[in-house]
Amino acid sequence: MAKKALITGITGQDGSYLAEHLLSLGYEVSGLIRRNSVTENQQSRLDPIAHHIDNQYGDVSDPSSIDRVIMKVKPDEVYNLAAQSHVRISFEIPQYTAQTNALGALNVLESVRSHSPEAHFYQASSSEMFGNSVDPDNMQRETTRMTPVSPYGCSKLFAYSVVRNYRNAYKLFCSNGILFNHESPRRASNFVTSKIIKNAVLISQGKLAKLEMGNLDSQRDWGHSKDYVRAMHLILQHKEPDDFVISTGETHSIREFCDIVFKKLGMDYREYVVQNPKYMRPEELRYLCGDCSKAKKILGWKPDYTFESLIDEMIEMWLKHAGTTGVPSK
Ligand code: NAP
Ligand code: G4F
Repeated sequence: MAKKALITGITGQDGSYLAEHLLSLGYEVSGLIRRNSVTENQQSRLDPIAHHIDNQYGDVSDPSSIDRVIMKVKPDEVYNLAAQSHVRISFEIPQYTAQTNALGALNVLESVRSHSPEAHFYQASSSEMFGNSVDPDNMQRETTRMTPVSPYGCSKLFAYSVVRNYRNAYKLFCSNGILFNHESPRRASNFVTSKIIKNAVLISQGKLAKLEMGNLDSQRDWGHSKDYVRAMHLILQHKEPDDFVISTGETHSIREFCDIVFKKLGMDYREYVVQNPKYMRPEELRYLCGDCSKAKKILGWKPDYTFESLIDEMIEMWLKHAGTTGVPSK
């Protein structure tokens, strides 16, 4: 019999790739979607697979809706990806962020405990939980101290901790994927990679004069979402629940990212990129570089994409779809 998976956050970047991956493995896939006043674009990332997915209305901040969906779907695996996932915006809406990311995760976990205790549960934890902690070798790994520097990071640390607590207290199969930044052509254009690429394309087409950015000196370890959703699935197939860092082990600054993208489009970023304090954060996570040797050794996971091929795929998409608007995204 086919395994059943329930994905919260199925309409997002990772949720849509994960749904595709699980369908390709023969899973029956259900997704939790929120009611939205505009239905036209809500599920656009799911367009290629829309007819194969069973979508259920619900919201992770509404426990009764989660109970109803879990009882109806009876999933073998639950992937909790739903989140307010933008770090800078979490400074503007901290309580909403905590309701969704921290209590939302607890709500899903409680529902699994009550109605589907045999299900394997995946929590979308984040490298943002490390804050500015780094091991002496300049990397972060599963054992690195977690000292988050944003409401988003704090909310994710709560969810991460409660997953470990429920694993020990109730013997649930619940695991954390501690994922470093991952991007794709489906990345929303208010995250830095998509923002740079989309707007550099608009500049190259003469539709925009300047690109307004925040901190150019922070460094990130960027992978591809398609590679990272494979890791999510592998984490739930492991013989026991555990926590795994998923990363590339390579880091680049935002400035370097601008330089590469503008060069690929035949331009010099220094002529177009300006800084606007509006995009700076009250506290910044300065540096991320993940050591994923545990996942490589135990799960046999490794990324297929390189930094270069990730950027090329994103540029190719934005060259086709940068669209008619010249307004830089948030
Ligand atoms: P995303 O594109 O922002 O997707 C977030 C998803 O959560 C969307 O489907 C959104 O639905 C849904 N959602 C938000 N609030 C909800 C609520 N109250 N109830 C139900 N659904 C809700 O994020 P992503 O990049 O795919 O990331 C997936 C998960 O991994 C998130 O938890 C994120 O925090 C975490 N993560 C991401 C990265 C990364 O670099 N991408 C790294 C580490 C961890 P709508 O479409 O209706 O808004
Ligand atoms: O692309 P970002 O917004 O991603 P950030 O804050 O690292 O968070 C992402 O990765 C986390 C994993 O570590 C996830 F958990 C989280 O959900 C999200 O997917 O910003 C990256 C860097 C930051 O240092 C930011 O200050 O880019 C810098 N930046 C500079 N100018 C900018 C901008 N970021 C954005 N979004 N917009 C700018 O104009």
